[in-house]
Amino acid sequence: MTYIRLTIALGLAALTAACGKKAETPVAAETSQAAPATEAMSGDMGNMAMAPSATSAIKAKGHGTVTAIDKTAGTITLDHGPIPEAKWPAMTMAFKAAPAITDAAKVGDKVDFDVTLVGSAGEVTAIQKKP
Ligand SMILES: [Cu+2]
Repeated sequence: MTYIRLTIALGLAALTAACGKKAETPVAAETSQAAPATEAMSGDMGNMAMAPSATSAIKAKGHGTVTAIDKTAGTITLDHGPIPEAKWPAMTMAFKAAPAITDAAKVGDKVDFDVTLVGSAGEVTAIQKKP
């Protein structure tokens, strides 16, 4: 039973703020009332650029079975169970994976894995074969 943990720098520095939690942009309550004072309006201007990001990274844990490995493409395909952190149902899909992961896993392995999800794509960052 091997456990491989990789530190992967693939642009994750930009996602540090989302580490372990969902980024939630506070939504300012808007009213249809006319602003009574210009200073209130200028005070709101600072929020105008805060559009919610369409894709924020989610770190999650998954469980599944390895169904394919493509070392050339750097992907591992997993038949995985639901991932509630991302509201994903069970499915079979390919994830990006570093060589240390694609080298360590074999088709047919039942595994627990750590995954970083961005939108509908994901990267397996650690994998552990179940006995
Ligand atoms: Cu999936």
